[in-house]
Amino acid sequence: MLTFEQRKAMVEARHAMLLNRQNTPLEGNGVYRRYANPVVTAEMAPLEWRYDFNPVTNPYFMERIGVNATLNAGAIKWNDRYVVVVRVEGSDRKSFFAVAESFDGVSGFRFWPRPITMPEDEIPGTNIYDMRLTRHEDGWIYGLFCVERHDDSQPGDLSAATATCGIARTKDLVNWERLPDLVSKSQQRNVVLHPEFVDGKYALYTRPQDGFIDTGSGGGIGWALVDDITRAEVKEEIIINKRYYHTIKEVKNGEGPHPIKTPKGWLHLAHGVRGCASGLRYVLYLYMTSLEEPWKEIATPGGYLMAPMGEEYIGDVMNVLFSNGWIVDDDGRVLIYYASSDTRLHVAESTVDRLVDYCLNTPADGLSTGESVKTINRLIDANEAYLKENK
Ligand code: BGC
Ligand code: BMA
Repeated sequence: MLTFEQRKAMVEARHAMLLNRQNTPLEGNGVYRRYANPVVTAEMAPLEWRYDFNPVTNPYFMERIGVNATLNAGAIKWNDRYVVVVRVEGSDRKSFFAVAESFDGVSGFRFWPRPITMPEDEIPGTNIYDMRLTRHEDGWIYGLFCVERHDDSQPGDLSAATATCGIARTKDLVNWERLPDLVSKSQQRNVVLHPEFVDGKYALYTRPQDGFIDTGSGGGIGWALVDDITRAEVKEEIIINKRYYHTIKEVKNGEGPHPIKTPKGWLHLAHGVRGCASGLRYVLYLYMTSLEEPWKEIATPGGYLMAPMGEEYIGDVMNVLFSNGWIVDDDGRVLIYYASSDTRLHVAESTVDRLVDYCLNTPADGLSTGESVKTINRLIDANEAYLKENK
């Protein structure tokens, strides 16, 4: 067996190798490209968070605190760095937020020295996860996230839980001011703050649900205006992006990060969920809404933008891609941070122009096989006509 010094040297070398690994793009379908390696994995968590470095108290240099996964990260450009606020999940199943940053956005992510200490709301949460970051025009950076607590109205059921939207704001991503949790008639997960005021109010993308898992009969991505973010309450809510039978979002859907403002409309990234024999399948999709009326859809490309591939299928919660963070560069490059199977964080790269072109020119879902075949035939007809003319 290795000595303390030997193990320490081995663990440190492997950690440094992972942190310094360069990433290379993989050309895909032309809409976006994946990168060869995940950008943040559990093994990249700082060793000081996991190991006791004192040979007296840890003579075998064993890991004391396990990190299970690094997933669903909020993202923001911060002092010219690409910054992700990662959902880090310990081996005890509790997740917390931690900031990691990179120079190029695709490799070399390093965690800041400590995880975020998030102040509690009046009723402390049991678990928090999936932060959406919004640099709002009011000058604050907001983090909206899911707060989970046991549902004490069902004392006999240890799995009974409630999902609520937690709200916090910061100027430096280190010190957070916690505001009261969102008040809403229903449970809420996947709540996102729109970056601009709308009619002088804060605007939220919501996801009302009947129960902790079930979105119930209604559901879909909602929209609500809030007068005061320091006492946020959903009074009226409309559904702006619905679910349909036999689509990628039959069971549920939810807004990803806040939408990107483009000359042609707000560009939205969301996740859609359907059920199958192996459980729930989570994929990512795009849609666009009007610049003037962000609650009105103007483009709904059919099908998914991204679905799990290869090793992305494998992990704690199989068959899941989830994204709650993306970053746009001044030149229009878009980095989509997405997690696979609730286990690791990846990046995919595209541009605003490409994603908008995708939204405006991908046929909408016709909601039946007959319509899908017609759509394909229209493309074949157009190609035949084009090739005939351009022989
Ligand atoms: C998990 C989430 C999950 C949710 C609904 C929570 O307990 O932490 O990752 O999305 O349950 O399944
Ligand atoms: C959810 C999300 C995510 C998670 C997904 C799959 O409902 O809120 O946290 O990635 O389930 O487990």
